[in-house]
Amino acid sequence: MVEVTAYIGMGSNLGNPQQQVSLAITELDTLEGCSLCRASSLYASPPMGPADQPDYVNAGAEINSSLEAEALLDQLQALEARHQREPTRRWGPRTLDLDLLLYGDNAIETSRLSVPHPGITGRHFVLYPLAELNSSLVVPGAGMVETLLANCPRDGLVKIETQRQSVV
Ligand code: A4P
Ligand code: MG
Repeated sequence: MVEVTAYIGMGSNLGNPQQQVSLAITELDTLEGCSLCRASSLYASPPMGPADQPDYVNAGAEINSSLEAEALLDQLQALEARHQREPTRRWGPRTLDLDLLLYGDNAIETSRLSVPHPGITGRHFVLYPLAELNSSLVVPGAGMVETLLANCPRDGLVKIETQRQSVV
């Protein structure tokens, strides 16, 4: 079975966000057809979008997966649901948000999925964790993560916890 290396962006700002994200990192390793390679540190930042919501905790993870991209999205959405994620407004608060940032070097555009995730390039809370995982990564159509990072101010992004997840 062919395995693809994929990168997942995680975010939470409800229900003990630090715990939600830490737990989600370990749960990625239990998803069908997925194994966790490594996880970034945890970062805190003020909300992008509506300001009337708590600060976010974000992290990134590298996984190997034998699933097709949409099947992987299904698994990620099922995990969000297990974290009692409830529907909210666009960019509204949530217990757990899992974005499929990169799926190998594929560019995918379907009704359910845009990969690379369109938010990668300008979001410090996505790029800093991603660079920690692999700074020489290339975002198809946008360039190297290292270069994108150089053009992305750190603003209010703060590292709050260094992960000890080792490379498998
Ligand atoms: N979808 C399409 N492509 C993807 C992909 N690559 N990965 C579709 C995951 N989902 C993808 O998702 C809406 C739909 O996008 C899904 O059903 C899936 O089919 P959603 O998570 O409900 O997104 P949303 O909130 O409506 O909008 P958006 O732009 O996806 O928001 P994000 O990126 O999820 O951001 N501030 C800070 N500091 N940190 C954060 O993490 N997050 C958000 C939400 C707002 N502000 C934030 C943060
Ligand atoms: Mg999302």
